[in-house]
Amino acid sequence: MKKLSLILASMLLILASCDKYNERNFTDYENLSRPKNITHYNDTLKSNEYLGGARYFTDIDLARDTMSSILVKKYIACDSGSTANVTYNFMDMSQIAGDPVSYLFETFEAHDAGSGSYVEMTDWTNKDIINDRLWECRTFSNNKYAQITANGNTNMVVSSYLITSELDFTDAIDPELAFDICVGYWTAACLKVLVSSNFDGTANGIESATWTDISADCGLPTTGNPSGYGVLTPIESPVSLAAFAGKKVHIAFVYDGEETKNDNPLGQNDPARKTTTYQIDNLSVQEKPAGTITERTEKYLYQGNWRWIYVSDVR
Ligand SMILES: [Ca+2]
Repeated sequence: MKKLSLILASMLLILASCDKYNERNFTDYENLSRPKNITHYNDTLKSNEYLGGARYFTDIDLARDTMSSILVKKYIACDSGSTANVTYNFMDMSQIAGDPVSYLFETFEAHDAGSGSYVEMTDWTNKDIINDRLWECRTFSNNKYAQITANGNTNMVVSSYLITSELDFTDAIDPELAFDICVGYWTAACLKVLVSSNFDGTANGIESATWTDISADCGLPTTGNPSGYGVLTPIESPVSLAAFAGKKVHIAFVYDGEETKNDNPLGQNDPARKTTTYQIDNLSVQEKPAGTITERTEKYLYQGNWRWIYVSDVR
């Protein structure tokens, strides 16, 4: 019995010495030997977690090519050795066929054009909620378009809405808005592009509707020719309206302008004027034909140094 106790005590002493040896000779021994946060995540990517506005991966845009960047942002506190089973949307591109779905395409060519030819189209709304400055249909170089300006001979404040007919996105996945735009006699940025899913289609309903401002996505002009017109040019890239999929929406082009010319006793243009002329044309809301979207799950491993690697498919 005494002998056994002696053996056990010796073993403990040896173990304790080892620890002391390690602590003396490897300064980070404590940290290396004790992983702090090895976690296993099970997760489904949310629509705003895909990169670059995407909402699914494909055979061309593989999940594993960008997943590391996504997971590094999602899981900031885990240590190397952590794993994640990530479920994401996958679109089978081989299923894509047919023509684009068109929700709206307006060229204004069927409209009367000229000064005082206000845009009047079935189920569209054209209303200045402060004054009476409305969007007109104008023509230049054999092409018609919608135009608005607050330029004039009297002081006034303008907030003029040109609102499309209702667009039914009930079955939509990723409808896209595109249009051509031109500015003239630039004084200030005056245009906003808004979307509502609860506007009732009446002039009186404009102010009680909820509007989402998508102007930043449209890349609207931030400057322009102060003494003449530009050229009608397509916006840089179509704007995804996927956030409104499943809803019925209206799109509004809202001109907020202010003419303060007569405030100046010298008759000169007041620098506070917001009178830029805006022209818009070829207003289109379309959706590319969709493939079948299914869910896929893959396992990823965190290697440290902000790098997750693909391990395997999860069935
Ligand atoms: Ca046109």
